[in-house]
Order: sequence, then C-alpha cells, then structure tokens
Amino acid sequence: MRIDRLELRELPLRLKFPFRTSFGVEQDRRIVLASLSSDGVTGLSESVVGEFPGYAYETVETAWHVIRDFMAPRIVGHSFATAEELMQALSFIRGHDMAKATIEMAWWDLRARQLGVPLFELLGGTDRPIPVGISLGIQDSVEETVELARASVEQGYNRVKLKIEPGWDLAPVAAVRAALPGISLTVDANSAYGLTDAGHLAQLDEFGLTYIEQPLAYNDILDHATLQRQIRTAICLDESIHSASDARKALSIQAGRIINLKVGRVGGFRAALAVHDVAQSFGAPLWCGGMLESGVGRAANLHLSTLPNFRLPGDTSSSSRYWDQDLINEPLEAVNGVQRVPQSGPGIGVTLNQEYVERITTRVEAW
Ligand code: OSB
Ligand code: MG
Repeated sequence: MRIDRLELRELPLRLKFPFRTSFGVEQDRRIVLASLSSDGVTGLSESVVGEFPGYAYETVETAWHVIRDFMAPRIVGHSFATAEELMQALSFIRGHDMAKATIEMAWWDLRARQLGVPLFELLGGTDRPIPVGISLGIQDSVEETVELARASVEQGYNRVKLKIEPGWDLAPVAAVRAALPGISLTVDANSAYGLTDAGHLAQLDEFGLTYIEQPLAYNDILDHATLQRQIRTAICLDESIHSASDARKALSIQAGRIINLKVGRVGGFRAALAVHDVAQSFGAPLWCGGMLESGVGRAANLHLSTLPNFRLPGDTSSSSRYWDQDLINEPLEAVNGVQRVPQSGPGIGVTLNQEYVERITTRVEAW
C-alpha cells in the first residue's frame, strides 16, 4: 500500500471544564489530526500529544516537527504492506512514541477502510459492549468531588477515578467512599509521590480501591515494585509503560498488577497489541486509558478495548462529557455504563463533521 499523501491538521477545542491533574490544568486542547491516503482511500487518526510537556515530554510542536522533518520524507511515496514495515521505517527515531502512533494509527484506519472491515476486526478483537469508567480531575472542594462522583454513578459509569496529589488524597477518597460504599473507586497520582510517601499511600488501603494509578515517577519501575510490597492496593502503571518490553520488566518485578494501556503512549496499535499479549501472559488485566481525546481518538480507543485482556472499565467516557460539539457526526455516548464499538463505516467507524473541522482548523500541512 503506497502512501500518496500525509496531512496534519491542528484544531483548538475547548473542554467543557478545566481538567486538573497533579501535572497541570488543561482546558484549551490543541487537537492534532493526521490522515494518510492511498489510492483514493484515507485513514484518520488523532494524536495524543499535549499542549505542554507535563504528562510526557512530547507536545504538539515536537510531534509536528518530528513528523514533518523526519517521518514524512520516509513515508510519502513509500509502500508499507504491514504496520511492522511502517514502524521499521521510523525505527531510527528514538522515542517520540506519540508522534509515531499518530502516523501508525492512521495507517491502521486506512488499511481497515481498504479492506472494508471495522478496525477491531483487523486488531483481532471481538465486537462487544465496552464498560466505561470516568476520570474526575482535582476539584476545589471535597463536596464537589462527592457530587461529581455521585452524578457519575447515577449516569451508569462503572468505575470512578479520582485524580490525587499530595494534599488532595485521603480526604476526597474517604468522602467519596463513605458516600458511595459499593462502587469501584480508583485514584491516579500521575507521578506526584515518592517512595518516602509509602506510609502515607498505605493509608489508602482501607478504602478498598481497585487500584492506585502511577503513584511514583514516570520513568520508574523499581520504586513501584518496592511500594507494591508495602501496600495492599494494586498498583496500575500508566506513564511508566512505553513498550511490551517495559511491560515485561515491570510485571516481572511486580511493579504493579494492572496496566493502563494508551495506544499513543506506546507508539501505536502494533505496540499496544504486544503490550496486551505480555500483560495477558502475566495474568495482569488491562484497561484503555484516555487523553481527553475528541471522538476520533475515542473511537480508536473503543476498537482497541475489544481485545480480550481489557478486563476493567476504561477512560472511554461519553464524548458529550468533554465537548459541546465534537469533531465527529456520530454520538459516542455511554449508555448504562457501556459504549458500543462505533461502526458507521469501516475502520474507526466514525465520520468527521467536515464543515465544522474546516471552519475551526488553524493549521494544515500536507506532504
Ligand atoms: O493519567 O490517565 C491519565 C488525561 C490527560 C492526561 C493523562 C490522563 C488523563 C485522564 C483523563 O485521566 C482520561 C480521559 O477521560 O480522557
Ligand atoms: Mg493515568
């Protein structure tokens, strides 16, 4: 399959609410869409690069630079029969997994559209309802947190995740647990703690959390293994896992028992499938993470979530939770806590609202 054209497009999209984590606040997203065309068929992807290097070192600008200056010349005009071949052509670039995933995910959508099959089929998944959870940012008060958690459970979400940081942990967790004793409750620290906080984090054990997500450094697995021996609550790794090899090492030393899998973070679907298989071989469940995507990225995440080892609710909540107007025509809504895999066509199964996308685009570059 010869790639005739690669296009990058940037669109500002404002979240309905500021989303606060231990690494910063996001509200004005800079969405990056990529498309790859071959023989009149076009595949689409959404990048998960951030506005600032808080979650990872990549940003909209680094991805644009790396794709324009190093990837485009090796992709456009070249043929790739498999995702493996495509990634081989990009393997000389160290890191920049989110930028790589931007290209790779568009390749998979293009391939699925050429074959006329839904993406999940090409990935090896099975069409099934996807149970979803919700990730609640750091709020101004414990009362607001409890109200948001309560509303989320009423809407049917299967799991509530609270963002935490030092000074905002035990109090909101205790209050939500007291108000909603039966729910699956989790926390996500986004690397805000150190091993010296082990005693403090162990106090979370009494709240029966399903897991604590990425408590320690983004580039660490060893301290996570030490911490996991000191707390009962399962550790779920997010920022630390960039490849199947990372997953193998982390699970081997029991740095955690669960992985939050984000396609963008690991460099694409091919890597995500490899992480999936490693986790499965260790008996470690996965769930699909989110990066405040528009419906384009959210649709791709739902297709990935059809693989068998996605055994916990993902951060794949309703599009309408984030956006007044999404970029896609189809609603992407959780009903009774589950999302259907979008299939209004082959590939990721959603269509762009072209008129809206054109109108709000601030930058386009094509090769
Ligand atoms: O750590 O999972 C995370 C959002 C941005 C960056 C990192 C994370 C998150 C979320 C929200 O938790 C997930 C979502 O609802 O899209
Ligand atoms: Mg996380």
